[in-house]
Amino acid sequence: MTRYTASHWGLYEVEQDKDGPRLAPFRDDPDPSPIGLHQLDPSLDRSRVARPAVRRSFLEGGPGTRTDLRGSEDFVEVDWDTALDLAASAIRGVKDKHGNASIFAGSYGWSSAGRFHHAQSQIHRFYNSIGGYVRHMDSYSLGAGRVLLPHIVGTMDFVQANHTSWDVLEEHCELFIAFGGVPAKNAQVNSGMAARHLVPGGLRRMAEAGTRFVNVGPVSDNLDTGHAVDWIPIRPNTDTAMMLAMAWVLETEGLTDPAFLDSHCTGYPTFRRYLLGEADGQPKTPDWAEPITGVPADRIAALAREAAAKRTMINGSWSLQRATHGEQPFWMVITLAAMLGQIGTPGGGFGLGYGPANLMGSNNPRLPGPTLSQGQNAVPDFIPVARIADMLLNPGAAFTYNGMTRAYPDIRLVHWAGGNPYHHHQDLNRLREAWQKPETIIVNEQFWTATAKHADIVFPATTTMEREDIGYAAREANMVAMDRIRDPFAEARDDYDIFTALAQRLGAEETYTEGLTARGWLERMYEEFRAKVAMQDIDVPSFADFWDQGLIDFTPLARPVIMMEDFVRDPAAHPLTTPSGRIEITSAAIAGFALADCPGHPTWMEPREWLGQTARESGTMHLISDQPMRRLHSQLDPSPWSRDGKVNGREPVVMNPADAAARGIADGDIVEVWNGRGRCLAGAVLSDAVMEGVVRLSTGAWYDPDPETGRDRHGNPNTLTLDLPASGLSQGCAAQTCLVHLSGPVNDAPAIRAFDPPAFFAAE
Ligand SMILES: Nc1nc2c(c(=O)[nH]1)N[C@H]1C(S)=C(S)[C@@H](COP(=O)(O)OP(=O)(O)OC[C@H]3O[C@@H](n4cnc5c(=O)[nH]c(N)nc54)[C@H](O)[C@@H]3O)O[C@H]1N2
Ligand SMILES: Nc1nc2c(c(=O)[nH]1)N[C@H]1C(S)=C(S)[C@@H](COP(=O)(O)OP(=O)(O)OC[C@H]3O[C@@H](n4cnc5c(=O)[nH]c(N)nc54)[C@H](O)[C@@H]3O)O[C@H]1N2
Ligand SMILES: [Mo]
Repeated sequence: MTRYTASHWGLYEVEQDKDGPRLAPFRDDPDPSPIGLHQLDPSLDRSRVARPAVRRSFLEGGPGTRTDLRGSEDFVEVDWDTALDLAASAIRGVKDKHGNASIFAGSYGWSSAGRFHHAQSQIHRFYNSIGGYVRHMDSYSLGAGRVLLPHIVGTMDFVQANHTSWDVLEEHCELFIAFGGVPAKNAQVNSGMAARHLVPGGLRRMAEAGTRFVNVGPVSDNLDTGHAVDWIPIRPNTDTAMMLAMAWVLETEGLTDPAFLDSHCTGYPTFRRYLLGEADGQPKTPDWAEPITGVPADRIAALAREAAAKRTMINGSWSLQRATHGEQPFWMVITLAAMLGQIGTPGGGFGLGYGPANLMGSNNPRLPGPTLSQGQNAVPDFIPVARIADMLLNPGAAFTYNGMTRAYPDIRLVHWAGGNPYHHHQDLNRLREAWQKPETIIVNEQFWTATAKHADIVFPATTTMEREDIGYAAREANMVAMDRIRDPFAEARDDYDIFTALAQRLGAEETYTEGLTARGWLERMYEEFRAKVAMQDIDVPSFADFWDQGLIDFTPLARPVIMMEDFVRDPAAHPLTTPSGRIEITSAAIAGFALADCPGHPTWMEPREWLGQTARESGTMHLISDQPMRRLHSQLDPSPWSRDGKVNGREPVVMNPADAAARGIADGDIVEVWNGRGRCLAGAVLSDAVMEGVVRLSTGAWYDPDPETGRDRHGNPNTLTLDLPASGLSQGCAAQTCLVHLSGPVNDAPAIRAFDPPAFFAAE
């Protein structure tokens, strides 16, 4: 009987050899990812949290003691009961004195795969069982997109799961225009599990069938079809201007589909006045866009004409909206596709986006997977997820969100499980300052991440390898019974057990556990799923049989997908969920919010930091902090696979040879990347795949601030990024809007300490 386990990067078969268990790629996966194969590597143990640990002055003085020492002080290892009692008493103290609205357990992050031991679900369920917590809205992934899209076409989840499938694209798509590529490196991943990796094969078959690919973006190595791809380098954050100029060509040369704009869209005439310059005196011509984008006017015009002449798919990567005014490029992708009138046709329309995960383009069924109920949250307060530092620094201050004005809560206690804010948040020096405000910070972690090192109480959590679970994600080919592969490391416990022990102390054990063991929950969640799919006439085995056989294969249920096909065929019978039921090229709702940084239709506005400013002359470069090739965010950075990608032990910073030469930097040098917000070291890699004026430093190198200088020794780009919202509409993360300087080589670079545990104080 084959045993299986799964992660966000793959489904694995567990092999037993003389040294113990080993992970092998799933036999039916055509393009397995190497990332997760190293999860059992013994070298990871060095960075694991072995025992509960408490920051020394917190242990001595209680909540609120010397919070300025978070991140630099030593810890004391304690037994489980001591740590649990301390945490329960801190939670009870805040509840009684300030109420649950002073507890932040939004706890954003990817956690691990598995439907039950999903740390986010567990922590939310726990806090709901004791009266609620301040939550977060949206994600770092799609802050601007998630708020914008329901106004324009429908929810992001609807769009994401309805992407036209690769089989249809292969047959019908003639021209594929990608803003920001279709990075196969990103499609290694799917939130929940990637059973069979579909993106590399999908792209390859399209190219073989004759689809022409055009990649618009600051880098060229993010669209691999195995065949030639036309690359149009563009200044970061200026895609909206290029798309507007393409739209101007379509409109002024009679290449739009007026019938579609009339029957399926609202607000085109208002947008058209802006496009033609009737509203603001500036026609959005290719000549106007050239000095903004750096793309020659004739190339913009030619691409617009080609798009009108062919069956064209326009794709936007999620990175486009992780920027100031990040709503605009997404809105423009949809507007351009609407003007071409190809939405709902096989092979034409838009994608948002192909590439960021394995899900988009899959033709496997979209089933309601097994879910753990999180209960009811009695606290109404929330923050847009990327406003964490603002919230901690400005209790009571007002913020806008999707047309509302709300106030930041006054947070006394923060509890994180399954996320790494010292990975994901922008401007880490600002976060460190904000992080001193709460009285108590509790973190459940598997590893001594920077977030764990900045906590007061750290609970060691098990990994996926150390527990049973059910693996599934929408539009994946398989559901999998995940086996327990090894014993828990040292004293690590499941998050479920940690929260059960806290719930016991706070009188909520029955509400939290409902009297079930972890295995009992798996069975209940699975049988609920089985009953739900039975209503769609889909038959799956009983829990016992599923657990025995290990896998369910959904590929016999695969069907070609054409996005918004029903709506396009009959908009009256299948309206969209937007206010008008149509595609909103101008949104009355958004216009009504009267926001200067997000008007009622797609609009070009200068980014806060970009190469069109002073830039090139003063040697400033635009920093792209994209998703890393060799890991998921910060996860498994200490693994051999991730460390093999480092340069002199530092995260690679990739730059054009001309920019390197101008600064006297050679391949392999350790360099310093800096701006007014922070500085970090990184290892130089020279490549023509990055346009001049741009550097790429992928996310996820474990934050490693030098205690003397505050400089990060390892190469975490969030030491440099801007902690400002995309706009007052979404308050989304704007990590891709960031200018930096680069200098080097640095000859006396200190050793990195990121993967070491903190210092421990021994009481005797
Ligand atoms: N500059 C810049 N910053 C970015 C981005 C960018 O493009 N540029 N991208 C953003 C995006 S899109 C995202 S989604 C975020 C990602 O940010 P995160 O999701 O916070 O990053 P991860 O490294 O995945 O953090 C997950 C953490 O959970 C821990 N963990 C895993 N499983 C478990 C478990 O079972 N129990 C417990 N207790 N802990 C567990 C892991 O050890 C890890 O530390 O980063 C954002 N940050
Ligand atoms: N291996 C791996 N895969 C991942 C993740 C990971 O950590 N590791 N994270 C997952 C998560 S949580 C998410 S949200 C998705 C994110 O998916 P995306 O947001 O699509 O990913 P990025 O890698 O940030 O950016 C994609 C490409 O956009 C380009 N780009 C950046 N700025 C601009 C711009 O202004 N204009 C244009 N035209 N292009 C630009 C970058 O060069 C990059 O190659 O990826 C997922 N996949
Ligand atoms: Mo993300």
